[in-house]
Amino acid sequence: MKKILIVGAGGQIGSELTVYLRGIYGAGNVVATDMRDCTATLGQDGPFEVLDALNAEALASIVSRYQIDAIFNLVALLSATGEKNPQLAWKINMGALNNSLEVARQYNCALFTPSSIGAFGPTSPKDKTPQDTVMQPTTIYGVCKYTGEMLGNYYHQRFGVDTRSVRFPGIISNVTLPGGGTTDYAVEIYYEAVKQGRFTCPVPADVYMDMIYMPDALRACVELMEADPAKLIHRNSFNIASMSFTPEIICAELKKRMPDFTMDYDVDPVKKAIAESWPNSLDDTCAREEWGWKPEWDLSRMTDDMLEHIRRKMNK
Ligand code: AKB
Repeated sequence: MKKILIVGAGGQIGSELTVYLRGIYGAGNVVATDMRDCTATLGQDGPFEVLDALNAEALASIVSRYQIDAIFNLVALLSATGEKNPQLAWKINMGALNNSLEVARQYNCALFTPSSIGAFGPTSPKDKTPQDTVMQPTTIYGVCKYTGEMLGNYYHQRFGVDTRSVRFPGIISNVTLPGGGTTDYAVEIYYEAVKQGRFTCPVPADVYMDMIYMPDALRACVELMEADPAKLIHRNSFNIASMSFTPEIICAELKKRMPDFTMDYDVDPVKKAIAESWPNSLDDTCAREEWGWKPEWDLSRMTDDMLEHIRRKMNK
């Protein structure tokens, strides 16, 4: 049985990936870690350790103690937060990745680190952005993600570390809120729709961005990590796509189910600039061909599911 370590398990992806991986590999085989003490949640049915991912020795000690085979490094300051403090974003995002790569090399672990649509920039082709193309990100988050992709490939070629990654679109989920991302509006809109029937959107009405529903995102992590390495031409990092929409389109989808729902705009200039610098939609042909990626959720099904879960959570 595989022994897995999740670094940054308290965040939006980690809180659900922990449960998902424990369901597949066994609760005792998935060690969740976070800077904050999440024993009450992530420590309920499996091991949890407080870990600062910037502390390389502490990370190595957990990997050695639990005899870890695969690390999922999810630590990151997201795009909008990163612009408030670029030095801190570089320190945290690259520090956690660097430590994960080194520990993976020393202890012969596989390593998954998400990249993002944010690794692309305004000079990348906008529509159906290809797997291999111009990448000149203009945010510190994107610079970290693109550098991380290069480092992942370097550790694979130079040291044989089994590094793998996907470029995540904005992830929409109903368990843990994202924080500090440009795509966060696409989660917040559902909560506000249920809570008060209206939403003020910080992203312009007509800007397309790629999005993915959490169940597809979780499945992508496992399917890529379980893929036959002989079939992988790419590694760091695969475009994956599922749905692409604008604020106007998601608003219309909500109005179909809640005719009284209203949305206005208070555009955040930082989020606007970031959103406009990213692709409208990605071409995920390589992921489909090399490891069989196929999304299962579209905007309509996801909207039904999000509303059902959030209404239940809020007793509405
Ligand atoms: C962000 O908006 O910063 C993230 C991402 C697309 O990587 N959700």
